[in-house]
Amino acid sequence: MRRKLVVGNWKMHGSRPANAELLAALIGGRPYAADVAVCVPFVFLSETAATLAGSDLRWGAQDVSEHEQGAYTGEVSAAMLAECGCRYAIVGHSERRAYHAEGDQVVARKAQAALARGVTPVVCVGETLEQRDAGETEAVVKRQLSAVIHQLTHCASEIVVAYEPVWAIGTGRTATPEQAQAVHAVLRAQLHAATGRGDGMRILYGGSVKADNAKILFAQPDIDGGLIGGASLKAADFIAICRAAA
Ligand code: G2H
Repeated sequence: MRRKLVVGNWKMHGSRPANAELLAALIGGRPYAADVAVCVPFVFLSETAATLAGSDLRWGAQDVSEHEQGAYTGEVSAAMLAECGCRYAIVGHSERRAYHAEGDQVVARKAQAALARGVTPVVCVGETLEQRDAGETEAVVKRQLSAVIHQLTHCASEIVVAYEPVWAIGTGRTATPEQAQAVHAVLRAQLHAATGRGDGMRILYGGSVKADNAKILFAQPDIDGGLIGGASLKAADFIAICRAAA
């Protein structure tokens, strides 16, 4: 039985007062039946860690450098994330792939760098609308996941996967539960073939998850929770989504 996981992806939102209010509400909303985490901008990691320490809530980053250390201006290493107590680092989000030209191999190296420091990568995969319309969804997500799996032969079973169809991100347009489930089943089979432990690995759905569609999405047999963007910024909405993951 896989325990569900709900991860808030704040993206480039937040401020010290707003974060304090949001995190206090999340703490006040416990207990949750699912594991709950927030992935916050780098500059807020230390404060988030201090606020959530001692609770069962987890935190993480939205990206990580593929490099161990060195002259990489603006980058943040996995060791630094580990030092801030990060449980997770999102890698390969479609916004990183699209706006920062991150390809499958870079994403794979980032996942590897995170794992090497004990930070669980949340590996995002997903097709564009053009790819879906061309019937390429399965091939695209399998290619994206395959790159990561092959980089991580020894500890591939320690990753979390997030299926985020690009056409559903921040658009208000959500994949139907059936569409999402079909892709999750493909990804699980791929994980199982590669690691032998696919049944125990968590695959999250992301893309315009809201309080009113979370329950039906999370009820699908291969959907183990969600990666939540916009709706993770409002305490009442995010708490409702966390409660929908039972
Ligand atoms: C997809 C998701 C979180 P939103 O990017 O990663 O964002 O829920 O706003 O579509």
